[in-house]
Amino acid sequence: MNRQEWLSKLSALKSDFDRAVSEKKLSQDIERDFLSKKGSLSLLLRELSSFSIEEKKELGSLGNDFKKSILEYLSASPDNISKSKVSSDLDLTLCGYPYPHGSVHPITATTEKIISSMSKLGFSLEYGPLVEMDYFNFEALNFPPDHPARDMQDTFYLPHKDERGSDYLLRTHTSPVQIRTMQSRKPPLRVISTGKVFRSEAVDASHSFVFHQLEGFCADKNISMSDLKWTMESFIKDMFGSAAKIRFAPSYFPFVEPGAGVEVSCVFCSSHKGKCPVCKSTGWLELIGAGMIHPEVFKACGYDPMETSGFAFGAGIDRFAMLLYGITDMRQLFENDLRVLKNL
Ligand code: FA5
Repeated sequence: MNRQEWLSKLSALKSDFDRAVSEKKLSQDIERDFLSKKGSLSLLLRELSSFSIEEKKELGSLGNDFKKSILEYLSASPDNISKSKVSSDLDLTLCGYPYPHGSVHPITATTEKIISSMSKLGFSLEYGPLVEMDYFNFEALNFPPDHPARDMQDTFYLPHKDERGSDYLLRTHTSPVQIRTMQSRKPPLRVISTGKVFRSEAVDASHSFVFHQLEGFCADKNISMSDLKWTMESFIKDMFGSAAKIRFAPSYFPFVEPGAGVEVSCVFCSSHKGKCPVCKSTGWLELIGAGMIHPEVFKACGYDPMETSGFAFGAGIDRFAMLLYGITDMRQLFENDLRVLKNL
């Protein structure tokens, strides 16, 4: 190769480099193509060994100037800049591979288990609003204004009234879904509803100011307490296993007559040898409020109580979740502590 050929090769390499830049080639590719051991500029500079000293000086300085301009470009090239930015954004607190898998929250899992269990008994699912009217939450459920039973369910009120002058409030239970469903549909009805409810309550191991309820009711002809009892027994055995037993104790809710607390035999006693902290060694847990739908409730929904009869029940889903997952403090369900959630 003579001097002229070497110069025209250098000028060809400069054009190649300009093209690589305009095509936004990655800097690591440019570095490999021009400057690596077998890169085109390195090979061209090696050719200088057969040239005279004067030519080596002249052509070597031209070749080195070109090498310098490539290096300057590489150190300031956009993908170099983004590389350094990425490394400074590196978040060492992120989980390593394999990534941990999330799981369904125990409240959601319990709700799904409840819905599946009740749907096997022929109950369909309805939802109601969380911001409810006093009329649906209390009045139509036979809690007239100033009824003392309202004190059992104090709640949070909104500074708005509906067109009837009835207050808006955060619903205290899922029972308003009974009224909404019966006012819009005709019997026979077998309906459940699940969702959040709110009460102005002090928080402790078994109480929260936001919790979740299951509501269920049946409205038809000739429904009796034995239908309620059979439904409760089938439901509880499906949830907690066939060894679970139930018993009814007298209770009061203005929207049922008679009213009952459904108690379930404690499934934890056997593992605590006579000193069960869950049922306090009574052997029974009150899990569900229930009863026969009050005639005044049927009247508020436009049904004739002489023709239609029915039962209703309501349960705390959070307390079901505590029993199913062996959780002794309800607050653990809302603290999002991964150590708790992972062990469920
Ligand atoms: C009611 O809310 C009635 N609506 C249930 C009902 C429906 C009775 C239909 C009859 C017919 P009670 O206030 O007892 O009832 O609440 C029902 C369940 O919600 C309780 O058994 C309990 O499991 C749960 N619960 C009540 N208060 C709280 C609270 N502060 N925190 C967590 N769970 C609660």
